[in-house]
Amino acid sequence: MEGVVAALNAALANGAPGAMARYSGPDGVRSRTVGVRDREAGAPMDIHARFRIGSVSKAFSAVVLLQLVEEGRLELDAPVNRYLPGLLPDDRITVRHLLTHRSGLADYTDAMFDKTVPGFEAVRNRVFSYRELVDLSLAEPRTTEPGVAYKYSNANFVVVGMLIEKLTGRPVADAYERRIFKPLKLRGTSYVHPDTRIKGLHARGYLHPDEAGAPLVDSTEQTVSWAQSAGAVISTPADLNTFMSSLMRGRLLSPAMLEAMTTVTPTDATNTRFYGLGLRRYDLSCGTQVFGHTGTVQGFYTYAFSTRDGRRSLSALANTSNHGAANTALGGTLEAAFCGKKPAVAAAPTARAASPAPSSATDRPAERDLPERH
Ligand code: REY
Repeated sequence: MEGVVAALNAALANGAPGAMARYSGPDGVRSRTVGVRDREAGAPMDIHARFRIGSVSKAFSAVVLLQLVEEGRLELDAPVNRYLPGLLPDDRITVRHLLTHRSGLADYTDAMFDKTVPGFEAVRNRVFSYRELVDLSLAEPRTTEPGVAYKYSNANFVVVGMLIEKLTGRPVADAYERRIFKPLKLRGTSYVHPDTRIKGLHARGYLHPDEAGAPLVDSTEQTVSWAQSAGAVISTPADLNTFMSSLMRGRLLSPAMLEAMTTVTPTDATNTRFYGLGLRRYDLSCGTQVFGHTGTVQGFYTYAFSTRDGRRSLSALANTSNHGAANTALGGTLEAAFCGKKPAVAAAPTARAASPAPSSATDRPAERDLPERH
């Protein structure tokens, strides 16, 4: 875990108040925490703390929708408009296009959060309907013809949420609860939209303003209504490990659906980053492939990944965001945990943690997580 701790310390040196990782493998569980979960109280990061997992929620939404496919309630290659008549302006957009980010529906969050702190404060307490979010997307030009290119967009998983609610006749919260949280006993996991609080022991989230050196904004409390089924789940490191490894072990989906979920196409030209159905695949330097998702919500960066056999899983959190260097550093926990790599530059000692980050090899512009923000 030496490499993992180095990566967590690098996240701290790059502006995160706290960070943590939990690795679960055949030899048991190892957890590490650094820094604080609450700056004001000075409370140390806690491996049991809950936090906002952002787009890792997309894997939960995809599982629910794929279960509905298994149950014969919808077809992956059917037009979305078959189930939500007239919702989208193009009958060629299919359910699979949503799950693979190939619909061409614009990501309304780009404009919403163009100015990070004002954008956030404008929606922190807002409650959107799914329809309002889809309308925000449709007010922008579509980015691609249906099916032709991967273009990550929260709008896709907003429509996934609408499909879930339409087909089950219930809020998405019920589907998550009944189909995933309960069966896997994920007691630290919840979907409380539009409640703004994180219940129980939790990490506070600290958003970096766009202006360098400006004080961090405590972004813990918010509705996350701008994301909902695209990003509003709350969880813990242990629950994320359980979720990803159970998913890979076939506890949530049939072999055919899991095969569909893990069938990927590249998201960039590096040939190491791929996307399936609500699921990423990263090919690590040691040849190991891991499946999972990344998440960015104001104040929280998350990684949750597992090997395809579900035997090894890692989740990592830093309680900050809008600060790519911290996210990149946190991503170093993957190489460390699954490949035994140490980050190229050792972590700054605690005494230096508040000073500007050294430009390090982990801070390279080639890092693929940054352009996608997740
Ligand atoms: C939204 C902006 C990021 C985050 C997003 N997250 O789409 C979804 C995901 C749920 O994929 C914010 N960045 C930040 C900005 C940039 O405001 N101007 O870093 O907290 O996880």
